[in-house]
Amino acid sequence: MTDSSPAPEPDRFAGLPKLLPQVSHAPYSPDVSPTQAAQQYYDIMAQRRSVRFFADTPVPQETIEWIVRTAGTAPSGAHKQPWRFVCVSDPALKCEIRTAAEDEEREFYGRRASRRWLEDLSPLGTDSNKPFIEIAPWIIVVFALARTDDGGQVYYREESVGIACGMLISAIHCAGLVTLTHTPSPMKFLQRVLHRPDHERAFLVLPVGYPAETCTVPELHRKPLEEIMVVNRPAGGAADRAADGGVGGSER
Ligand code: IYR
Repeated sequence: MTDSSPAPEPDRFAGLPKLLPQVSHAPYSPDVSPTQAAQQYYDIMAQRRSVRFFADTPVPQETIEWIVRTAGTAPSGAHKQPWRFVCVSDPALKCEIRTAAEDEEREFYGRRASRRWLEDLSPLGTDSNKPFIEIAPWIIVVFALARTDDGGQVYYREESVGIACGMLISAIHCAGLVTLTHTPSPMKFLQRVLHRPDHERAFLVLPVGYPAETCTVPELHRKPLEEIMVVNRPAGGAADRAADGGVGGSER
């Protein structure tokens, strides 16, 4: 009799690190219902705007520390926490960052950006001048770690750092401060100016401070819930069938 069963797999789990000790989860329980709590958070976050006009009013380092701590609570691939938040308040350093960022931005607006891109940006009134880099009391430059500090692998780097940036932005807003996601491109110069090691890649620049008294923002509209949320209606549902020629379209 022939044995057709496959050869046993070598044990791929042999010798792997032990499961972490498990501790009991302390749930966060707001003293209102989840719906009320979710709505209250929405009411706060709906007031957030990207701000380009800052006051030079100082913000204590301690405030920035709490904001960065919050960003550091973000989930990350295999809990590798592949981020560094470089916080700059030194005027000379901010000046150096502004000069280098504006050099890149002049290239962008003057040559690199496609006609379509310029068209899409023009209603927002952005250009290569970035005075906010010097005026805002703090600049947080977020770096993504290509490897952990001890040379280990990281996973889902962009997703992890993107989530942390979202939480950072939320923390800045909840602190009563404003920010703007600034993306000078390419950002390589930030590694040089800020003396960051090779495994750190600049990801996002966020000036943080109070809005200028005369601050304005463009009148923008956010997509309504119906446009951003789908519940239990995968593609190919009734609405799509109607658009395709009605129910049972292929037989008619
Ligand atoms: N990085 C440039 C251009 C820019 C690109 C996008 I997409 C924006 O939403 C805004 C600006 C700048 O910061 O001006």
